[in-house]
Amino acid sequence: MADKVYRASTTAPVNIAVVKYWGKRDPKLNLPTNSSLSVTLSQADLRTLTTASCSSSYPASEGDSLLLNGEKSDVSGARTQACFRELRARRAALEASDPSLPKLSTMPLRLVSENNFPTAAGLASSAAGFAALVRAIANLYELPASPSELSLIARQGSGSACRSLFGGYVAWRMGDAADGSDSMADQVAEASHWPEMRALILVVSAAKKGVSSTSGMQQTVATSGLFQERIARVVPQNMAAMEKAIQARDFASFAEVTMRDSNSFHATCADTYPPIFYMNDVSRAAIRAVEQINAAAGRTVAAYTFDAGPNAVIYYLEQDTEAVVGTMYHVLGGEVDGWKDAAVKGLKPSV
Ligand code: 2P0
Repeated sequence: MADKVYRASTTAPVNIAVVKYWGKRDPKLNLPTNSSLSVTLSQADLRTLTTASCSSSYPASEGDSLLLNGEKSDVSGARTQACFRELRARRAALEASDPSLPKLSTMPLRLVSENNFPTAAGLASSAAGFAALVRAIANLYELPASPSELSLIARQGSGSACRSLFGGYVAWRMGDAADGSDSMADQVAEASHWPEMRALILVVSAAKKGVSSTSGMQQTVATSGLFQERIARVVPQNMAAMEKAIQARDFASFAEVTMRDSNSFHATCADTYPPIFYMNDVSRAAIRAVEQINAAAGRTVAAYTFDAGPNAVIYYLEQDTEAVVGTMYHVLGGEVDGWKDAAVKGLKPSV
């Protein structure tokens, strides 16, 4: 059956960091300057679906290919190539140990990938994208790899992708090995550990971001003095406090660390020379709205966080939906220019 097509599909979810990854100590291997921690969101709302196939009937002259949301996408970049190389090497090792296995590692790969949310809208599409790509090929190759081992490979595609191989609350441990062999993700807690957690995504702008994360973080590492303080002291403290807050299901602490870490990350962006601004006036209005909501409740019921773009993610608990979601609409709905176009969605962490 020389022309047989081998095929496997998988989905991977989006994750939103509450302690942010920002900075590489080794850009080639995608090794970070600090550990990070995220919440994986429900795949019912945001996910990438990827099918990987290979066949000796696929023309070798066409090479490997990726169709992303119906459009041909470049796979020649070093990051994608690193993922293909790592996965093929593992498959080739299996084939070497068992000659009866078909030689999938030598066949061209075809990937077809679809997001159910806008690409490049600051919603971590590269995280879900590389996580799905790596797992789809690992499934196709029938690799006996654990999620942590796959996270090592996905990390080389996009740093934050390593966290999308797990559900629930996920840490990416920076590691200290020069070859990156200990820079991978693990699960801090299952989603079921704290099932009341919700995330509200406020899409301030679905436009592609101005400065890419990859280039922005390199500029920050090279020019910001504040960044040195962040990686040496602020992030290690936030990681420890965040893990404790999650284990104890302590929302007030979870929220404070989330907001402080987002502020710290954006402060290092502002301290980059020339400065990088991801948040805009609507983003800042969302921060004020969260402060108002918490003041009105007399306790912390909402936490904002912003990635490399203006969109806000608001974490809250299910029982506070009315206070948080209702007030976000009320406070921002009529008063803030640009807010009328915002999309609002309540999301659960994935199981
Ligand atoms: C995070 N971000 O922890 C942080 C917060 C953006 C701000 O991970 O260069 O797309 O592909 O490793 O993973 C975005 O960075 O960067 C990111 P690369 P990535 O979610």
